[in-house]
Amino acid sequence: MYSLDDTIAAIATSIGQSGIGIIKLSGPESLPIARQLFRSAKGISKLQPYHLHYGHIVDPASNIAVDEALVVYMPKPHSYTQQDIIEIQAHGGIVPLRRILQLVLSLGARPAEAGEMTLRAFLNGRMDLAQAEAVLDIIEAKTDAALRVATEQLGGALSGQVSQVRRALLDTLAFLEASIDFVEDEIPLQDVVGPLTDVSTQLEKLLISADHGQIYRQGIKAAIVGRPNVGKSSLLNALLRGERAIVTEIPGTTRDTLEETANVGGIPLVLVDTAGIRTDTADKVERIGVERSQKALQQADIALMVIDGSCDLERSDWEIEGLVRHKPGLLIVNKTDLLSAKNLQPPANFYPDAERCRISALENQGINTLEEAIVELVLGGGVTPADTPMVSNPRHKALLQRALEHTQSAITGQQNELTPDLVSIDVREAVETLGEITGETVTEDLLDTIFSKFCIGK
Ligand SMILES: Nc1nc2c(ncn2[C@@H]2O[C@H](COP(=O)(O)OP(=O)(O)OP(=O)(O)O)[C@@H](O)[C@H]2O)c(=O)[nH]1
Ligand SMILES: [Mg+2]
Repeated sequence: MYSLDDTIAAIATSIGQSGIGIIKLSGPESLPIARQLFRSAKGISKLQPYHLHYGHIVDPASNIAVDEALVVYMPKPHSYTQQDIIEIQAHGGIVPLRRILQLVLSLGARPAEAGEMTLRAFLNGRMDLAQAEAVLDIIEAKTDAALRVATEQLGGALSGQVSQVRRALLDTLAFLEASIDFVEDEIPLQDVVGPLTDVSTQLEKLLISADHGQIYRQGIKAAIVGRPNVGKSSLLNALLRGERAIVTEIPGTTRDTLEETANVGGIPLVLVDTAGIRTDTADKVERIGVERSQKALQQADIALMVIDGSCDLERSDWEIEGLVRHKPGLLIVNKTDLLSAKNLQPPANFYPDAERCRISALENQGINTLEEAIVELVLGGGVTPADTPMVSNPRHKALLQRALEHTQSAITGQQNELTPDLVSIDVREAVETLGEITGETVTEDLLDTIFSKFCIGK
């Protein structure tokens, strides 16, 4: 069992040099510890709740000031963890923050585990599990769209829907269990298939949103491939709107894969620039680079195959085409600014399933259209139902899928006139599975797995 009775403390801001850094305490000893360390500039002896107090953190053993600080006291239950919280805002240097934390620990607090503040918020009922997970998603959001999905989830949009569906299932379960114990005319008859079908529709809607939600949260990996000198690194730079990769007129400039995340229509697009692939190279370094390119291609979700529009297709282009042929992706004809490029139309059997885009990475032409094509390829033109919160967490998706299977199995069972005790098994499974999303039914192991992904101090 988790202990909630002791006082935990951690540096809540990232370690490095910054204007301020925050040390956070949560638990019953927070206030007594702060009292021993804080000396108010105004000589105020009591830390008033929700007031910012200015003064110094003082080592009680030597009475020497360690740093100037602002201190705020947030008494339970109106705090993040629903426990007494003290936040010390000191200067954001590694030494002052470590020193203050040391003092706090020497006065009886214990170092917080990763995610332990949020775990306490969950265990004390301030938020459910899906909301707690949203906190991590907010911290890790890579684009505005991902942030929006996470903020909605923190606000309880997903939890609300899941709880509603779960209540409907509980209602049906209560009826089924009653019909096991009583003969038919003793309890009012209730429709089972109708409500279960509604539940199944709701779950399906949530699952449709999950594919998109996951893309916004985790992003998509795209390998930029092509023979040397076609403009792969130039394309990477154009999509990042910056000079990230080295570009030269020398074929074989990029020797190792390079990974950067671009924001393409709200989707975090992890771009992997690769060494130009030519199989006949004798250069040892380049050969290793080529092997890495092939590996990057295998690991990518989509391929962005670049060809040089200013000359004819070469043997290497066809060789690379053989590698990408069965991968979803786009065929990008680059260097369309050059006069000779105007007419290059790769034959229809060259990367046949890929949409074609004509661009000039050098002059930034066609980049917006290319981005639209990427979004279209990745989201498949599908639309998430507007009234449905987006499911972005693979854990939630798997649980929704399982709940749906049990619900559908219960419907079939009922239609085939199975006895209520048999039908109720599936309904109960569905109820418990949904409870794992919001945390009503959850094991300690699972909580450990989820919260260990958090940073210390959150
Ligand atoms: N005219 C023109 N030149 C371009 C364009 N894109 C890239 N180039 C030029 O083509 C040369 C090669 O560009 P890179 O982006 O380094 O090509 P790469 O495919 O990354 O090459 P490797 O890393 O060697 O495989 C450079 O001189 C670029 O300036 C374009 O759209 N138009
Ligand atoms: Mg390059």
